[in-house]
Amino acid sequence: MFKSKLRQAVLIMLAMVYSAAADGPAKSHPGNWSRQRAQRPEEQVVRSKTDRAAQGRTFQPDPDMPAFTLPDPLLGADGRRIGTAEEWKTRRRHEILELFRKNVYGRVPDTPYTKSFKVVHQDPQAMGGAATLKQVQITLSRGQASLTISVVLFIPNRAPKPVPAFLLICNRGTENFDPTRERKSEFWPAEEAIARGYAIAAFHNEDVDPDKHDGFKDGAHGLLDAAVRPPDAWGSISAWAWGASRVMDYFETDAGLARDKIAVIGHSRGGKAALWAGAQDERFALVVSNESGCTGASLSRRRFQGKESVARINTAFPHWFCETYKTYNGREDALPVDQHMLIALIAPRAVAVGSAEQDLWADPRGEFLSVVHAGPVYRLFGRQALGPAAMPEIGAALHGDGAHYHIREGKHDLTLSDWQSYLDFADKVFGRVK
Ligand code: GTR
Repeated sequence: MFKSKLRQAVLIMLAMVYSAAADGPAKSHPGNWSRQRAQRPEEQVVRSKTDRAAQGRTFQPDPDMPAFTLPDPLLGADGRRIGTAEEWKTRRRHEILELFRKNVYGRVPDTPYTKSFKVVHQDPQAMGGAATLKQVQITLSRGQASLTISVVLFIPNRAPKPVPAFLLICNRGTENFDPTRERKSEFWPAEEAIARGYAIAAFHNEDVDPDKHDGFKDGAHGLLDAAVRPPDAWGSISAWAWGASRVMDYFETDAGLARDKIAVIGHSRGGKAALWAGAQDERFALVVSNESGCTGASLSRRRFQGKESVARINTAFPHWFCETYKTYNGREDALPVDQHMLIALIAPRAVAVGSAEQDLWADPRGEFLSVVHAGPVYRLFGRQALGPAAMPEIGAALHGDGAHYHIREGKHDLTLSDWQSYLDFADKVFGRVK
């Protein structure tokens, strides 16, 4: 009895020490991580189901990179420290949102528009009777101009309503969310979600804004932009995030869906959009970033060869972010934010971040560290996020209190194994398992 109490006390002390090491001074020392691994609270580690082959393997050590200091999410613009959840919600959260709008993703214009929803097709016996299919058109109009977002939504028939739902911002072809289910894709494993009692929906990002640099003439920019675009005008990532919020507007009208249990998920560029959607729109209860990388989940200040940089992303995709972001090309240290602050904007809601071992371009460890460094903000709300955890082994997942991280073997992709990890975490977040 005494022995186990003592052991518990020692474990708590160790956890505190390592929590300070991981989160305290917002500074990263590549190479520290193996020391922390040994102290990981084992009960936090849940292995993914489909990735057993890789067990025991750890992610490769960091390549050389310049030292850096992360901005402190809890240091207010006036130099005062944020010490309570209330101060965070009323002050700091808005300051950081503004910094991201002004310097990174851009600002959505406040042009008025009208919105309508139309269920254009419904099948109550889809998937052999397991689900109800709804195809919904969301039309956004300004004067004579309009754009339509086509949503495919399956709702499980045999689950008590309302049900939680996953919304995918799909940045691959529409065949990935085939309403007929003749074509099935791991990118959007609808049957799996339905079997587990979740509704699952998707829309194509290019319905909202085509993924090409056309001078912002088409899509949501063509619809809403003023004649002259200011340096902080929104880019395509912001437009896709805005699209996810318009789908959420529809979800709120659908009695089959639990409006307080909606997850937004995206892969890669779609993951960047999912994070920005979840950061701004507090109606999303769970925000999932799959391999979102640069200007998604990974820390921009980690600069090593083989990883996407701010200069590179702004050059290859000049339409994704606001013009001001380009002034940080090669100057990551001058950014008033880093991506842990984007994760922090989701607090105290749940966040899940997934990486793939071979996806160095997206910087798996940088994605993990963003979640770790958002921890102090979660703790204002009494949540632990990932706590003192170190990067899990390849094929393992950390299901923390409010935050999830996993890394699987393989390449840049959104796979069934990733989805299973997110669904397992959602079960926990939405109280479906203890
Ligand atoms: C890459 C880009 C990444 C990522 C990826 C994707 O070319 O550099 O930032 O978004 O595309 O979306 O698959």
